[in-house]
Amino acid sequence: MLDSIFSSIKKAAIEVNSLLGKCNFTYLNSTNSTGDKQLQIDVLSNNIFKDVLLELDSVKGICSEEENEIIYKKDCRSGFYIVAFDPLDGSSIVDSNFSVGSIFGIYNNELSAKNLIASGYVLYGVRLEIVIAQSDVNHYVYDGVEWRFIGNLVLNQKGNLNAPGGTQKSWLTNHKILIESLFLEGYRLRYSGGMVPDLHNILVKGGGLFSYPSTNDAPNGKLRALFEVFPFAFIFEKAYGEAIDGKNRLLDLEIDSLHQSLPCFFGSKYEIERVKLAYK
Ligand code: P6P
Repeated sequence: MLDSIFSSIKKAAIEVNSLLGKCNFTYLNSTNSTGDKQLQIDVLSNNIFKDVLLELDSVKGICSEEENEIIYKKDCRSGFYIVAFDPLDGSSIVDSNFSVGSIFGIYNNELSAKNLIASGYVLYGVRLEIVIAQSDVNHYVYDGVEWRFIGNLVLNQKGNLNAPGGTQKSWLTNHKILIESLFLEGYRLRYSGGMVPDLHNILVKGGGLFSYPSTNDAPNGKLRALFEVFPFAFIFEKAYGEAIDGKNRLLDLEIDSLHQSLPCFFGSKYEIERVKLAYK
């Protein structure tokens, strides 16, 4: 039943990838519901994903980082999945030709972490790739003709990559000490400002820590629960890692609003234990 959703996302990904190759990166006069300025490519990619997903019988609605509200199919009696997505995450760095991505979460009937049944992301990089998590985390590359399965992504107990997000001058003291202690242990800094490539890197290399914490200037972090945080929390747990807000398992949390952000830590088990100690 979910295969039709994954096939539609793969189809949309090919179209967005083609657009990225030729699109000019001009800002429109509009902003999305989080207040982010919108690039033309943000709106175009949003419409591509929205159109292919709302055609499916199994989908009753979609919600997007680029849309204010949930969009239900006219006949919303049909379908039971709501697909939440960020159609183009990292569009603010696409003009620098950095890798960017699309993130999606498939929710069964209602938008809550406990109803998230699958998630994944598309990576528009040197290669076009997609990662889909259900019972495990499957990794595919598009070779221009078809999507080829590369393998499953699994995290080791510990890694050596550190991807510290957030405005450093606004980090809380315990967070500063945590991040510094990992660097003093020899962790390598790997942070591009693109959530998808930064997290994909940790998954492919087998471990490490990505953090976008609560800061003095953003107490609820920056990354959006439904479209970014919950989908990656699902992926990291299926890859034998963990995902917390500093204290709590992210997928145990409830949200109050569609575009709510959450502080988030994704990593292999050793690094998440260090976060729990630092945030005790
Ligand atoms: P900062 C991109 O705009 C994004 O939403 C994520 O892809 C990324 O992890 C984060 O923001 C980067 O934020 O504050 O480090 O620029």
